[in-house]
Amino acid sequence: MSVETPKPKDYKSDLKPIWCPGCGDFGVLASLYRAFAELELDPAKTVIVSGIGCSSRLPGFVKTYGFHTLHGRPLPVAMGVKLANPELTVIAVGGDGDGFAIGIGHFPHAARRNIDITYLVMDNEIYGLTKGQVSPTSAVDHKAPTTPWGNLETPINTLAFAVACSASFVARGASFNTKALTELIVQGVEHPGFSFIDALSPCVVFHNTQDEWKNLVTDVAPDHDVADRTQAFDLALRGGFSLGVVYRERRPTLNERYAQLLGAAKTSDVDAMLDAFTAREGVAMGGPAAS
Ligand SMILES: Cc1ncc(C[n+]2csc(CCOP(=O)(O)OP(=O)(O)O)c2C)c(N)n1
Ligand code: SF4
Repeated sequence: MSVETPKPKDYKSDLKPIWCPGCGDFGVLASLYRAFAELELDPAKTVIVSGIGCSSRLPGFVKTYGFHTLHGRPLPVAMGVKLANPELTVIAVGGDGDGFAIGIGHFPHAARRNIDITYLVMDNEIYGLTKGQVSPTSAVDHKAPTTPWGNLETPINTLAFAVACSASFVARGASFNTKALTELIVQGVEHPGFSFIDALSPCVVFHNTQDEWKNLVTDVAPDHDVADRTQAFDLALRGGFSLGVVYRERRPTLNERYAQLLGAAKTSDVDAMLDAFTAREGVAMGGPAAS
């Protein structure tokens, strides 16, 4: 990359996306290039980690480090990368199936730990790569190869789930509104802590919601208080497709807490602590006293 101010095209890799023409993921990728340029990210210090799915191919199309992991596993890998090297900007990406079916167990822990990574989900409300089966975000009654009579299961409200799990930045964007999505990605990356962005990203082949969603989206109301968790829940539970930041909270990241702990440990007297412990418990070092 040149030393001049980077341009979105500077982040394009030599690999051309193989997504179907019109796939929403193109809009998400374009927004990501623009956000990276706006943030002037150094590709050598940026890592994109994905799971498995059409959307999870994304790291290959960006000229940064990339890690195409296992289905549902971008979050633990991204957390590990960030903890091992806090200097890196780490972005996890994937689909709604990857993140909220097989991978959902990782979300609450990533959120409550508040590790400084950004998680961008390309939400098309189906499994695209495996040809359109329902996912945990598919609407009730949605007809798909696995649900020919309609989906019987209630979808996960991803925004409410994220707020409930203590994610410190929660937002929704859309692939067909790249200007706003770019800004959300910039804000998510700049936010110190776990940022979750649910990006509506229609699959034009197996569940083409492009026109429907374009008509449904609205902006988060200007008087919405992003620091108020109850308001964030209200907004998320109201459903619909409000685009913008739903919740934002500054609290220490796990890296910051570790740094604090290490600082305290440096001046702590471990021998004195052990003496105090053994005196209190009345046990000899090396194991409990035999009864
Ligand atoms: C352990 C495992 N189970 C199932 C699969 C099959 N599989 C691959 S991608 C995928 C779902 C993809 O859907 P999503 O994450 O929403 O991404 P999209 O393709 O829609 O972008 C599934 C079930 C797999 N690769 N690995
Ligand atoms: S199958 Fe759907 S999600 Fe996958 S590349 Fe094609 S349009 Fe995109």
